[in-house]
Amino acid sequence: NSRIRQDVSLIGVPMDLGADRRGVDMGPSAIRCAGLESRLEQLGYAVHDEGDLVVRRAKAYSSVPESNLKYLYEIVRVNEELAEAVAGIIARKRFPLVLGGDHSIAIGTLAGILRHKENVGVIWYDAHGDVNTADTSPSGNIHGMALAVAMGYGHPALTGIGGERRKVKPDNVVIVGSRSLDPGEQRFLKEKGVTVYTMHEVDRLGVSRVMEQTLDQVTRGTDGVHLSLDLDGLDPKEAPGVGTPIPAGMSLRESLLAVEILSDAGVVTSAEFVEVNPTLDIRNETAKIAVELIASLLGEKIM
Ligand code: B3U
Ligand code: MN
Ligand code: MN
Repeated sequence: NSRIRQDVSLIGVPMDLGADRRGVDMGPSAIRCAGLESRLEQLGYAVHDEGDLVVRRAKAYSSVPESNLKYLYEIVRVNEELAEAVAGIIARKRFPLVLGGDHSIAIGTLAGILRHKENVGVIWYDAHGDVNTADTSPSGNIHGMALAVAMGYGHPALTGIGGERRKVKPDNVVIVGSRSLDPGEQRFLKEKGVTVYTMHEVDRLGVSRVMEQTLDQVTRGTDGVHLSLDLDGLDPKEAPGVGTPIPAGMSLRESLLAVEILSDAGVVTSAEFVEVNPTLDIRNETAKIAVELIASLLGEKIM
């Protein structure tokens, strides 16, 4: 099988400040409840649960007088901690599996990865682009800025997370499943030359070709591949437990095929699963889907 030859370290980040909406902080708990650890153990992995980081969520942390960035400083603090934790996991030669929380935590995950890798490829599976900056964001929500920050664009408090560090190169990024891109994001993505497979390309080419081409792009000259999977990339009919559901998304079948193709390629070196919001979910279905996708990514096979 295509199991990764590494132990897995799980880390939960009960962050909801980047979405400015409660509930997504319960994501790590819901994914654990859906049986993640035993599923990975059945696959033969030694799983080290590093627990959850602490996210303080007093109203007081919301005031950022000089910008529209909501909860900036607490988000920075948690992401600094996460970067440290992820870098430590990689130093111990384990596979980092980060459970969100809202997508702002990708800033910390990638900052940690970039301590060890010079040229990481990033697959951003999402209905959104998450490449806003303070100037273009319609909401001030930092989860809609995480990918721009990882590439070095945004408020210095955010781009400085992890210290003076390498940035993700636009050439090494592929976005899959987008169907809600703000005007400023469309400009940004064109200007930086980021490869984007919107739902239009997915429907024209099929997931199989999209993922093959994605793999080509993210493995060219890179020293690892990070999968950042936002559950709102999936169609809300199947994955309803997300804060910003956008119709006409990736089906569960397409999403399983996508992660199976990644698994077969054997190139993914870290992953995060974000934006599960149990308060909007139906019987924990979205968390269960997250577990299915993680198991397939890590090598579970139908036969
Ligand atoms: N692009 C919008 C909406 C959004 C981004 N990510 C999510 N929603 N989950 C924004 O606020 O930046
Ligand atoms: Mn996202
Ligand atoms: Mn999204």
